[in-house]
Amino acid sequence: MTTPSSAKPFKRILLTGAAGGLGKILRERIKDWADVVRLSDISDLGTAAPGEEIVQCDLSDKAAVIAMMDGVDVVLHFGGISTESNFEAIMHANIQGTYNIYEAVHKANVKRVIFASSNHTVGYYKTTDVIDADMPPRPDGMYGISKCFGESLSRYYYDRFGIETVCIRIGSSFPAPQNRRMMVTYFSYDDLVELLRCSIFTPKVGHTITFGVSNNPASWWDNTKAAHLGFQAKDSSLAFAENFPDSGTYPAADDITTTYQGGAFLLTGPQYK
Ligand code: NAI
Ligand code: 15L
Repeated sequence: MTTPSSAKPFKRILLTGAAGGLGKILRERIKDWADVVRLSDISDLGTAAPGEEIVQCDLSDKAAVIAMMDGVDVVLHFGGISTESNFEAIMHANIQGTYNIYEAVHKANVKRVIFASSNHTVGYYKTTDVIDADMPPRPDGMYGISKCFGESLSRYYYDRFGIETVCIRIGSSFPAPQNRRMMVTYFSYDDLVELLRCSIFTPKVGHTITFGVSNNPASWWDNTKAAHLGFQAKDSSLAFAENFPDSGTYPAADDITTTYQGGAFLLTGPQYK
């Protein structure tokens, strides 16, 4: 008697940050990719549905992260602090937490990670610049610096151990743009899911950095260096244009939140007297 083979491409995907804004969306949208989706967060995740496993843990707890990696094929690492905060909190969740993920990935022989990086790795470029993934990072605060750490860490684990990572520098992934800046940075949920699909199913990705952004009328980010992923954004912030009519005042010379790509994050980093 032969054992029936799995109908789904992976046996088990681990999604960290599963209780967060994007995690809740992904929980519903990635079910078809694996027999089991293991959901993890420091916060409560409710009851596991069929095809789900739940691991509630702090990413900074190395033993717990190593244990939860058992049997995992692919990691979608979305957990951590998602805005500017004090350095100790960011160090704990994003730096120690991401280090623990990669140590666990290495021990468990996981082949690929998708890392939720951020546009705040490059927030100090100007809104008049167009940049690609080869240009040096210019983070706009401790949060952006922690995402640069994740990008460098993943590069190291690829060069040293061959563990592949796609770092997605997510723009603004919300149901709709919330301000004029997000007309440029908007990344629809459908486009996010499609980029994740490309990132996990493209046969070879090596270490790729890509900007997660929809096909908006204006763009600061050139994604040609990630063309091998085959991602084509379908959505556009144009659908919300009436909410933020272009007044011709963007960027405004006297407002650093419109001068730099990081927007309001420019005002939220460490405050020095
Ligand atoms: P979120 O803040 O809603 O979700 C993050 C989740 O991580 C939360 O559920 C939180 O409980 C969990 N978490 C925080 N510290 C943790 C720890 N020490 N251990 C375990 N879990 C912990 O953020 P969102 O919007 O869902 O973003 C998900 C990821 O995508 C984040 O890594 C964020 O930096 C990144 N990202 C999101 C963007 C967006 O537009 N939504 C833009 C750029 C990056
Ligand atoms: C991010 O990195 C944050 O996680 C998200 O909450 C938004 O602030 C986004 O960047 C943005 O730049 O709009």
